Amino acid sequence: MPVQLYHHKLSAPARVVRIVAKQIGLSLEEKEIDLLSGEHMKPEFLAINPFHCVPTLVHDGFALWESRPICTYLVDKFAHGHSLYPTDLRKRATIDRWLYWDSGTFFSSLKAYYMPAIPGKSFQPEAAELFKKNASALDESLKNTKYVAGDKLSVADISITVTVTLSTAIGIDTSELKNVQKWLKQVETDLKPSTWQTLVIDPANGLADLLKSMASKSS
Ligand SMILES: N[C@@H](CCC(=O)N[C@@H](CS)C(=O)NCC(=O)O)C(=O)O
Repeated sequence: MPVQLYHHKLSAPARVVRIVAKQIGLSLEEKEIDLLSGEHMKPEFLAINPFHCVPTLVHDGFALWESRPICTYLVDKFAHGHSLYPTDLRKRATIDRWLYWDSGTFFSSLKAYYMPAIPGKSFQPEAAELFKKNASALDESLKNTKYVAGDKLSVADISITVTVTLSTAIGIDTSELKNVQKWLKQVETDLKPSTWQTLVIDPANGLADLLKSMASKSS
């Protein structure tokens, strides 16, 4: 059975899943959902995911949404024991901690900055300050470890990399965070060839351009 992934090419959480799949050599049947025209609200997609968000995975009749559990499911199912999400309970718990932090705190603070632009309002500078505070905490933590959860690249690095690179694309400057910058270079090196440009940088810039055009319409 093919593993299907409903996604949008500019969606940050969907890109995290696509990068993880590529790292473990898993070929996905990618099905693009046009969020801008409201395809995600059509009955066909709502029947798969009543929460109408991408990424949504369908594997053998099993539907799963939320990017981070999709990533850990894929590694466990198709690359069990891989260092991206190892089986050791404490290593796994540490990775989970970073995934939850990204979802609940870090990426959330970035969304608070840019989401108001989507209905045509403006970016929220005070949310950018909170994001930068969170990025500084990440920088502090990366003083002690090569990767966010220890000495090996994990799904948490991929998730957080997508968050940081999107923030840069939309104009939040974290270039002074030297540990973060060094870690990003390391992640870039560790990703499979062409991934950095095609699944990290280009779509982050694409989303940034879209957001800027939407935000500017309100002024
Ligand atoms: N926490 C979710 C966020 C998913 C999400 O917000 N996806 C956006 C695209 S980036 C979406 O599908 N928006 C349309 C909607 O939720 O109706 C995840 O990590 O998968």
